[in-house]
Amino acid sequence: MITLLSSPASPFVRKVRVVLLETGQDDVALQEVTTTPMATAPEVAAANPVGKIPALMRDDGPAIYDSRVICRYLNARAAADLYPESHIWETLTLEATADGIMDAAVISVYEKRVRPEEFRYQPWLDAQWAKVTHALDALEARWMSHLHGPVDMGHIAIGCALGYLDFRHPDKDWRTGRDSLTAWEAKFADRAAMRATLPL
Ligand SMILES: N[C@@H](CCC(=O)N[C@@H](CS)C(=O)NCC(=O)O)C(=O)O
Repeated sequence: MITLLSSPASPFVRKVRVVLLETGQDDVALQEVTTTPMATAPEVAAANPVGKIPALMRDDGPAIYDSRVICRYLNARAAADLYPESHIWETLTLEATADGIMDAAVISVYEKRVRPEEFRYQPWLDAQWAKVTHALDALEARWMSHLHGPVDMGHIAIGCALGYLDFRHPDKDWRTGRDSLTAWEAKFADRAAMRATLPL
């Protein structure tokens, strides 16, 4: 039995759930947890010493994390082709770009929800958002031809990162001035696996 520690709001968990659906693996159980940097759920701490989700618990080996490791593991388990050798470094760099967007966007939510108000620092939040905008600009300027190729792990990660911006930062209007990325996202978001994993 394989169990994924998950939350319906997490973009990192969504990457894993999309991989499960895209590769037809329906034998992985989802266990929902509530965890924050200040209150780590015990089952998360037991599976991942740095206390983050997703973590994947397996009967035949230790739990694995983080989302990049889990997605690659599940791709191998299904003998799927989400990491094509012909452009493996581009695929992994695109996934890293998406994860960087998610990291900055998730941290910004924690800053507002988890940190006490007297410790919040707007310039730091602005600096996190600058990371997001630089990454989005790079996607628009340099990554569109890759994004228009066959679906790989980089595409899935970018789709989840953009979905998270819509979910948690709708006021930021990431689409303005990024027409190519906007059109790509609209099409990608219509995939069955993306529609089935909309953040809640
Ligand atoms: N690099 C990790 C990041 C995972 C992550 O930040 N997950 C968030 C939920 S979206 C979390 O568990 N946060 C709790 C914490 O930071 O302690 C991955 O790719 O899985």
